[in-house]
Amino acid sequence: MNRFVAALGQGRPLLGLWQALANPYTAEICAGAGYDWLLIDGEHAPNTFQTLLGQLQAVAAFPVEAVARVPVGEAAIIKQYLDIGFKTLLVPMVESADQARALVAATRFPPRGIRGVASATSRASGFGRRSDYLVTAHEEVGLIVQIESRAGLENLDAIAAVDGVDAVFIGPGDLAASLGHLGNPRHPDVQSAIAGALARIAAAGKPAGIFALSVDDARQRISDGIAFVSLGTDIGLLTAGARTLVEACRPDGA
Ligand code: 3PY
Ligand code: MG
Repeated sequence: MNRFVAALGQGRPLLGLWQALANPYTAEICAGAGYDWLLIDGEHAPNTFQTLLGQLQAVAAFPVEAVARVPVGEAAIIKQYLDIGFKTLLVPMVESADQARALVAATRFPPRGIRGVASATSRASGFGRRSDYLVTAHEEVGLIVQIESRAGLENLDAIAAVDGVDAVFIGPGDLAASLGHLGNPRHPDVQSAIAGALARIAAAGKPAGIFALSVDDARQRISDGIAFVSLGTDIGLLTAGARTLVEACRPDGA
C-alpha cells in the first residue's frame, strides 16, 4: 500500500507544506523541518520535469512524503510524474466520477489501467533493477483528487466512492472562485460548502485533506479531525520572514 495513504487516518493528522518555489535546494531545507509531507506543485509553480525530479531527489533522504500536484489530470502527464518516481499524486479540478475513474486508470499498467510502460528506463523502476515493478507498481501509488468547484461538489459522493481514489482534498481558493467569492475563501457560503464536503467525504469513508488559510484555520481543522492539512507555503514563509526582519529594524517604515 502507498506509504502516505497508509499513514492517513491513523489518528495523527499529517501536516504538510506547499512547495511553490520550484527549487530542490529549498525543498531540501523544508524536508528536514519535521513536516509529514511536502506538496510539490506542478500546477501553479514554475516547475519543469527537471526541477520536479531535482526536488524529488533532494527530499528522498528525509522521512517526508513528496506529494506531487500535476498541472491537469491527463494520462500522459500522470505517466511522466510516476515515471520519475512520484508515488503520491494530487490531481486538481476533479469534477466527475468518470474523470476520477480515468485518473485511477492512468496510474495503473494494463490490465488494471492504461499507464504506458517504460520499465527499464524509469527512475520509478530503479532504472529496470526492480524486476517486479510492473506487477507491483499499482500497490505503491496513491491518488488524491482535489474538489474545488461547484461541479466537483455536486458529484462529490460519486467521486469519493470511486475505487482507487485514496483521499479527497479541498482547494478553498478555487472553490471560493467557483462559488462566486473569488479571493474570499473565508466567506460563510464557502466555509459552509467546505463543512458539507468534509462531512460527505467522511461518510464515504475516505480521508479528507485541506489547504489551511491560516495557523488558526489549520488548528481548527486538526481539532475537527482532518486527516491531512497543508499548513502553508514556502513562499509564504519567505515573504513573511523577510518582511518581519526588515520591519524589526525599521518599524516606522522610514
Ligand atoms: C486551492 O485552494 O484552490 C488550491 O488548489 C490549493 O489548495
Ligand atoms: Mg486550486
